[in-house]
Amino acid sequence: MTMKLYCMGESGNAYKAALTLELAGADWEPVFVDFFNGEARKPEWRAEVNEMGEVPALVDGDVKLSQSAVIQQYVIDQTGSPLGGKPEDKYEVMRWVLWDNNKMSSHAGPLRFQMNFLSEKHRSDAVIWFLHGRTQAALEILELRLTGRDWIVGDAITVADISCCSYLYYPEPFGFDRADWPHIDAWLTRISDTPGWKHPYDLMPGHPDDRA
Ligand SMILES: N[C@@H](CCC(=O)N[C@@H](CS)C(=O)NCC(=O)O)C(=O)O
Repeated sequence: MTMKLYCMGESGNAYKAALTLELAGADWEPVFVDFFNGEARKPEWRAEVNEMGEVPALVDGDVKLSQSAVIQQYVIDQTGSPLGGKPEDKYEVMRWVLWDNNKMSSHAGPLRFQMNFLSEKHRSDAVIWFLHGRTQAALEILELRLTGRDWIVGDAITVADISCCSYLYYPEPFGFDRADWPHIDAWLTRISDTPGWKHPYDLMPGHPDDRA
């Protein structure tokens, strides 16, 4: 049965799930969520898809999941993909996925949202300042981790890489310039050179220009 990923192109969190599905060779299809018109806030959507009101969500028959890290693990378990890393690296992969969810995406995502997608009247310089500082601190940790290594864990791409890179291919400005981070830059090229890789706007429906 074809797995359905509820997602939209602008979502780095959804990209983690979508790229994992794609690179794992899963049978899946995207289902567009009209997030910016409030679809994920509607009671019907929450009841049918995800009570947390968040994107991404995966529906596979009777199985309904959210949280990108859980979806990634589910995809690995269903497909046997090596994206989970070697068995001895399991906890290290989990450690970096959780770090991304808590320290990297959780700041880079809202920062990009504030700077690009939120209406000007709702933007806050103080919030942007705070999120920018937290994002830069996370980027420093990532740059250090990637110094002298090709992948975040082990010797091949894993869901740790997919999670941590999820906001870093987007063109909208949020204080990240690849040229400032040579090890992150080389790693992003390594990931995008992986057979089957696609840019978030090519993998999932929905693009900021469609809403202009
Ligand atoms: N930890 C979650 C974060 C998901 C998330 O925050 N998604 C955003 C879209 S990129 C969202 O749905 N935000 C709605 C909200 O926070 O109410 C995951 O990794 O799936």
